Amino acid sequence: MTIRPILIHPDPRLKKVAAPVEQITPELRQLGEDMLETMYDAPGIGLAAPQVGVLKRVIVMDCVKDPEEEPQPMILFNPEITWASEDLATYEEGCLSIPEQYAEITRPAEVRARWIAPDGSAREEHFTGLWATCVQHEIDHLDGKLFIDYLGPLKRQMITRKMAKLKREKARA
Ligand code: K1U
Ligand code: ZN
Repeated sequence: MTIRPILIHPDPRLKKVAAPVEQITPELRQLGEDMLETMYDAPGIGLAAPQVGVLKRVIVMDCVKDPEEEPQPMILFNPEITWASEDLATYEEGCLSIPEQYAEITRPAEVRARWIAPDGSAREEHFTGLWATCVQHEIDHLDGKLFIDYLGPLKRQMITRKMAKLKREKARA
């Protein structure tokens, strides 16, 4: 397994709509495994393929934060929201492509999502709590949307400028 570099906003690849996966090949299964390793290493609770520069509809998640609990790694191909609750929930979200920036984002509190598992089987599950927030955040990445796109233009611009500066400093180092 390989830890892949995570793209930092602003990057045009983070604004593109990712293409559906046509067939689950060994390379795509490897991508999923690499993404999980990259996510755990970061550390984070989710990661979408565009964040590692691959414009395919693949996400990974594990929202079990307690180290005493059994990890629940998930690899989802072509994930789609099939139902969203009218109830909303607000979480302080972060993003591995926007390091050290956090904002309260309101989304449906519960969702159902369907996807294809690495073994090719079709899955559908009801997500609540942090899992519901995370699956929506990751599917947004596949549609070229970042959590800062839910903020007002001033806050979004401020964060984008900070990130551009951070990238310039990193490039010089
Ligand atoms: O997609 C990403 O950029 C990953 C992101 C997912 C996410 C976080 C919060 C709400 C919704 C989606 C992260 O994992 S940011 C890091 C993070 O949340 C975390 C890091 C260490 C321990 C626990 C959480
Ligand atoms: Zn993110």
